[in-house]
Amino acid sequence: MFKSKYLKDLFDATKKRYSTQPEFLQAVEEFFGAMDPIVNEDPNIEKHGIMERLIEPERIIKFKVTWVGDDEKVNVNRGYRVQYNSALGPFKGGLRFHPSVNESILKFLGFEQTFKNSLTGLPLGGGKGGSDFDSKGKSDGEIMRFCQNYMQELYRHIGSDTDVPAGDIGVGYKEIGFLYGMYRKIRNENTGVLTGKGLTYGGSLVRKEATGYGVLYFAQEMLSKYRNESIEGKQVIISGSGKVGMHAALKARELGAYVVAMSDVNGYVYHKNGLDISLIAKLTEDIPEFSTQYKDYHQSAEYGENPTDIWKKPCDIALPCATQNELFLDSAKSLVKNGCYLVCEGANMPTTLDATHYLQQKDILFAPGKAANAGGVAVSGFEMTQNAMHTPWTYKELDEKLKHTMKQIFYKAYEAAEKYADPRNLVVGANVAGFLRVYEAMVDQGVI
Ligand code: NDP
Ligand code: 2IT
Repeated sequence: MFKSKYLKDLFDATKKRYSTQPEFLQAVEEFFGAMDPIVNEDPNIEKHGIMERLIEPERIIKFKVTWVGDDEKVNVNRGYRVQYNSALGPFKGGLRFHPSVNESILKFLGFEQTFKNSLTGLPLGGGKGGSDFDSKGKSDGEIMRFCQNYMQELYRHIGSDTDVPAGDIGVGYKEIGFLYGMYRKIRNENTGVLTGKGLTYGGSLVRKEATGYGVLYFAQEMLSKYRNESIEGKQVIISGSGKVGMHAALKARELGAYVVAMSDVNGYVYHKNGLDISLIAKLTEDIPEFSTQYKDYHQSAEYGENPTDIWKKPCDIALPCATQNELFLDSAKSLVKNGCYLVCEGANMPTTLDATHYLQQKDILFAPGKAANAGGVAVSGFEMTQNAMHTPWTYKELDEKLKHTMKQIFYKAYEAAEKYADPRNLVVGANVAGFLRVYEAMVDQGVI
């Protein structure tokens, strides 16, 4: 599997040690696959135990969250924060509230975040956290009480120079507000410890749009460099209709592309002439679900109840923006058969490893999430800077910074791909470019 014996032995040992953590192992396997070309030519990587040190989080915090429901019943959830790697700066990464959350998922996310944050060029370490709390069907009061109780433990582990959480699946403005309010009350300080805050209390313009817009800016760079084309007139499929998927759709439309299909957990909607994005934005204002209602407004649209069937539809560009492992080998085969030539990951690890390998074999342009979706955390980094300066930047300034960052990330990945694999292999390129900065910082700071 890996040419390097060091990586092979370490991966085998990791597989044994963490046999119950499939998502974490998948992320490590992708990363090690990309490290193969450099590990053999630099014996210091093994000598310094860099890979062993990288795959172990610096700290995992796990705690109980108790909260009272509207029915006065006491509920218990599990809360986590995985502080992965702080070689480059304070731990930084989102909080995910979803019933599927467990240690494996948060470790894979924190691991990937370390290299993603490195690619942004900002002084940010990697982390991730969350809870198996399910906000679906909960009242605002219940969500508030859950967030407050979650923060009553988390506050002792975070800080604006220690660990700066943000949103992810199930965590948006509302949850960040409740979390921030409780942190401020307990600590009696206003140092902007979370990002993705509301604009009235230290949030940054462009943060809510940043991940989705960034995916489109990255896809534009790919189209321009590899095909000398623009995105105008292209047919785009986007899975998910949450914060990332919806803003990807809005930017795609603004750039003149046709978003022909979108999905949520209940299914997908397809229309070959392009979907009514304004309607979907309106329908998903409160919860990211629209697919079952869309046909009430546009009878000629096609609705399918299996969200993964979205990949069976023809398109030029596919943007998986929902969750991990949502684009399988079969889906990749359908995409290729129907003429898709570019896949750019908005979600974290949405494409399974075999599907990724298949797309690469078929010479499909493929961008891994740790590069393509880094716009969100980049603008989070800008939010931290604005908080520290006590001065907000304008929308235009931030959008320009986001564009510039995505372009730089593309070229870092492209140049590393050219050097260590081939120029189209952005999986190798993004992982290597992200890794090299963390590696140097770790060596410079000694064995700690
Ligand atoms: P949201 O909660 O806003 O939206 C997520 C979307 O995906 C919803 O449509 C949701 O449907 C669907 N979804 C969630 N879990 C599953 C599941 N297990 N199976 C099928 N569908 C699912 O999340 P975001 O848009 O913030 O995040 C989407 C992806 O982007 C995630 O992988 C996240 O890690 C990644 N990401 C997010 C960033 C951000 O800034 N928010 C930054 C970089 C990456 P439903 O709610 O009905 O379950
Ligand atoms: O996966 C991610 O990059 C995020 N959820 C955003 C992290 C952040 O700190 O803004």
